[in-house]
Amino acid sequence: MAALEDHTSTDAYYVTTPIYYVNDRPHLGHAYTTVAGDVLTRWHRQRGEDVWYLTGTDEHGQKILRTAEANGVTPQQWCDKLVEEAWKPLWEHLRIANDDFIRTTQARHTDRVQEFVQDLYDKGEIYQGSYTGPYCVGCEEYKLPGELLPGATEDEKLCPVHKRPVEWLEEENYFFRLSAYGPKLLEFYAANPDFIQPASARNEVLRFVEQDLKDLSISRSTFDWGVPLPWDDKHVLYVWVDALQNYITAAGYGSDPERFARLWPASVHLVGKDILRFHAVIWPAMLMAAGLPLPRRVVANGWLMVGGEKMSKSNLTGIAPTDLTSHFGVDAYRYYFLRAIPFGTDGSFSWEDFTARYTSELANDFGNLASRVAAMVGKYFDGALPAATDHGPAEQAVADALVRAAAEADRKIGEELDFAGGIAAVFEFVKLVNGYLTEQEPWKVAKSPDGRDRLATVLYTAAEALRATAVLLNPLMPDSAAKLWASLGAEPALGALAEQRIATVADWGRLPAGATVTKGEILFPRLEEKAAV
Ligand code: ME8
Repeated sequence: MAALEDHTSTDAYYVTTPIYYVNDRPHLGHAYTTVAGDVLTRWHRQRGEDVWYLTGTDEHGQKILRTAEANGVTPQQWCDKLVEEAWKPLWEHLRIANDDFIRTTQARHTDRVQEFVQDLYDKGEIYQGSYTGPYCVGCEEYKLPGELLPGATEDEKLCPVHKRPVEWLEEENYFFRLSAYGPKLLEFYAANPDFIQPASARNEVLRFVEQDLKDLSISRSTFDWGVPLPWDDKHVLYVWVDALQNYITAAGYGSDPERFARLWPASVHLVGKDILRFHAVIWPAMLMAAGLPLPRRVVANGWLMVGGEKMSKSNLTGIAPTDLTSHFGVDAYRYYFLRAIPFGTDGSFSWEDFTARYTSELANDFGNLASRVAAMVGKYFDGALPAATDHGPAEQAVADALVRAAAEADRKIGEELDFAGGIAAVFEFVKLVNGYLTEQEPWKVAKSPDGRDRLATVLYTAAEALRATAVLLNPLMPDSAAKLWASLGAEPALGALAEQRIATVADWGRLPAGATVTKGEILFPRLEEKAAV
């Protein structure tokens, strides 16, 4: 087992999503986190880094067991069906380019989990005790009496997330000495101020850990759908303790030391704010107990809300992503949620807002620019991109704006996970290029007999700006970027879109004169037309 001191990995950019419960089908909320991780990892791939993107499914615990029972199948059958019929197809549909998909019922996971907890047991980090207190099966979480809401009767208490009665547990089980880790965790947070983001999430965790941490019940004995404790098979491991380990079992912990050294510690754990404590308190403490390095960052996203509440499967407010992609398309879907909601804050989905952004930002600002430029190169130069023989201050202003937009997008998307800010930087550039065309009026220049050089320069400038835009939008909207790349005829000279690097995207003049520009498909068709099809 790799210890802290013999751990040398700093290389791979390893990003994880939460592993989702497969008690039901995915909704917009799950897709939100997974698309964010996909854009982040595609961005880093486009920087030329060694990247690994992990997602998967959380298949143990009472929630899954009860769902399977209610449907008259075994929990394994239920999970197999949902994973194959709902979860994996959705990620494919949304163009999620994950490198691995871990399922917690796989032996590659359960075997390593048993070794991990046996190790903690042997080190005296786990002891036998009894738990009495509330539990929410919806959250799969032990609750603190103080955080519950009043129910219909004196005795009934509700989960603050699900607004449904919690259950009262009285069980013999095993405990992890979480209480011993409070001071070490606080020390770690102080030494690593960027560990938890955004700042509001960090503050919440600090406040929580500054109070005395309680030991954590890590086993259940009243049902058997889970990983059996190796030293006492009357117990199964508490689902969260099993689930958190997916990040290391999938990375080769205990099975592939070389891969584990390359991937671990993870660069970013993406999580919803509801599961922050598990990732920023319990998981680091478990890793400390095992002598493993801690992940570099835990970044919490806000909730997609419906009617003022968290969108959720349990509350039957989940909207299927395909309900939106069938109308707006996959790329617009990927764009909308990251552009409209600042990452880290809550936001609501609105059909009207999506329609408005689709029309003004995607169809008018971006899609129209691409089709107008291709049409003019076709009309005035037979589709052969002319050279910019008259590059002057107006053109240099476009080139300079590109340098700024690329740097800002790289910092915001690649480093700060400020997707909305990074996308806005690229779209500001698109607007600027539109403004440049409006000012230069190439359609008028085309009519003047001595305007040939100017016309060539204006169209080259716009096409070159689009070349860079395709690269910068590729992580976010891979299908549209690929169409644009093809329409610019960029591949023969510059190679595949995926091979273009962020570091050189703003080097002006990469697209060679003579490239074959074709009109191609409309990137974002009008929604009325789409609906009529
Ligand atoms: O918690 N808005 O799984 P889960 C935004 N299995 N994001 C949302 C959301 C919403 N309305 N609803 C869900 C679990 N999410 C555990 C995780 S990890 C070791 C185990 C996203 O199926 C968000 O990322 O309940 C949240 O953290 C995740 O889905 C929880 O999915």
